[in-house]
Amino acid sequence: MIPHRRLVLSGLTLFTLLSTAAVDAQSADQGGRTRTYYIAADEVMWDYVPGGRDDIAGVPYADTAFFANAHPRPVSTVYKKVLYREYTDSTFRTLTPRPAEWQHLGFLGPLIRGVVGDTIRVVFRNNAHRPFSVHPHGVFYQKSSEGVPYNDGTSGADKADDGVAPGATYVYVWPVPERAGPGPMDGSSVMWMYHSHVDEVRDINTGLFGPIIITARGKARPDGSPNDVDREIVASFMQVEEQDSWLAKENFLPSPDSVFSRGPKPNPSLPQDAYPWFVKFTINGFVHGSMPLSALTMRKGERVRWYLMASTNDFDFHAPHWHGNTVILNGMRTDVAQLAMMQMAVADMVPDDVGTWLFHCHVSFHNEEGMAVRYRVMP
Ligand SMILES: [Cu+2]
Repeated sequence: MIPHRRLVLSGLTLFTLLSTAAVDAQSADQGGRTRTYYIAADEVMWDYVPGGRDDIAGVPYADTAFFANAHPRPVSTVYKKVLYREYTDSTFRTLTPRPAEWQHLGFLGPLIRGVVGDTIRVVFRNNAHRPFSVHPHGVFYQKSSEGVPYNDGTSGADKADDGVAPGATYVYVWPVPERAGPGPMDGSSVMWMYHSHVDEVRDINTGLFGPIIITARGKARPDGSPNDVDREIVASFMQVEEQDSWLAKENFLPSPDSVFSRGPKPNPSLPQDAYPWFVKFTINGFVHGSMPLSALTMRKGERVRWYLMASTNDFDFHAPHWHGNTVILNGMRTDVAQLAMMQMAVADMVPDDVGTWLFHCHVSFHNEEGMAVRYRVMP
């Protein structure tokens, strides 16, 4: 068994090297650089309310049930998840420290950056217990770097990316052509996302989701960030359906299948109206203001770019709303954005109103269930 498995892995490695060489040549043609990220799928515990406080209300956290007749029960805020985490190199021994300005990413995967003309390489190690992948939006991929299994007429090496086995490593290669960068109505950078797509709904609800930012050619600093922006913030509005996580049973949920339409019905002894307690209405994995205020602090007059995205579940419609300040979104002034499932949006703010402000979903029951954080504007 083991020698056979090694043979398969070495075949994949050879294929990956060849494929990478081909795309690197393409990258050189476009004049960009290759940016390599070492990202693992790791099983970790995540606390939706670190610190145990509802910092919107300013009181100790206590669960509230949405449906009036919900059976009252204590609600855990800690769940085992599989998250994308960045490492310093291919040994996957040392986590790359997340800088202070990106602490707000919470349970999202590491930020992947590129500039038009670059090539992004993701060296993906699956440290979890079932196959996962990395599927990107927006950037260019050949069939060997799509990260999705379906009946697409491919075979052999073109299937190796579809799901990476536990313990295995695979290299995804994504060139960044013009059509992955800003369009005529965009600013200097655009947002995309990446996620596991072996089983899209269950993989994402398990936690495998992260941001990609692509900057226009000629408008980037050496690190890839847009040179006309002082502060970048990613906010992912996600209705995490923990009952659809692959780890639902390990998290003591009644059924790994949806209480709605998919699969067998949950434990009949569980009242249907207990629904909210295993659905987390989060921004980047934080609920009820549990994102540290220090993670979303900016200065008056800074050019702040907000990258917004939503998750994949049936009701993942969101209406991000900023108190205190306004943004430019799609060329228009507003203080409420709109996100459908997996939609991405970029909003630019130059805050002029000093203070601590609410940033929340304006779908009222999402807000009540904790889809809210605070941001702070310093003088
Ligand atoms: Cu919402």
